[in-house]
Amino acid sequence: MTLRLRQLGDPILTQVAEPVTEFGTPALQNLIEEMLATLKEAQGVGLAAPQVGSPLQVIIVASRPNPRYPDAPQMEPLVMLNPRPLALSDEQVLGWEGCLSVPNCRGLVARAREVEVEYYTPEGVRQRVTWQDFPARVFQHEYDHLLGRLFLDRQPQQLLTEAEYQAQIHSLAGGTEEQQLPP
Ligand code: K3U
Ligand code: ZN
Repeated sequence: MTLRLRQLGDPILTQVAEPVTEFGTPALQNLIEEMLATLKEAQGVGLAAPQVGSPLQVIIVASRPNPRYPDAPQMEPLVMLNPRPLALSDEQVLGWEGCLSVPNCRGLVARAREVEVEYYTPEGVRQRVTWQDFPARVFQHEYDHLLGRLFLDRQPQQLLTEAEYQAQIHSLAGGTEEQQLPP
């Protein structure tokens, strides 16, 4: 079953999410399966539980190559519980983001180029991963949802409608590469 995507203005998108305390429960497994189905149907590259109405610290990162990020890695969707950034690079890059909770809008947002993250699997096993570029951006975007923040709160340097983004995609700032910011 897919879940209704909460959109800009829904109070759950401004609330800080709660840690998962019981791993491997049927309710948690059901939430994860429904989030995976919702992400697949929406053809997104990430999803956070508050976007489907759950207050829990659950995110999915599912990078794949796309017109704007042709070199992005192709990943199986990675389900991350109670994720926590351990380190963010000082180096920041500008990149274009969309959000399933902010339809028809794209923003040029500065994010750390690299992140090191600790998280738990659905079975409660602690893991670490380090990402650069697109998956690092998707992670930071999804983690922001757990803090009750949207990319609009990150002072985008430019905002476009989806139609303008598609019309301008080949001439936008940074070309197909992310644009590095001065330190
Ligand atoms: O922007 C989107 C996209 C889809 C496929 C390839 C490239 C971009 C769709 S919006 C999206 O996937 C968000 C998901 C959200 F809103 F639920 F968190 C994730 C995201 C997209 C682009 C940059 C950062 C995060
Ligand atoms: Zn989003």
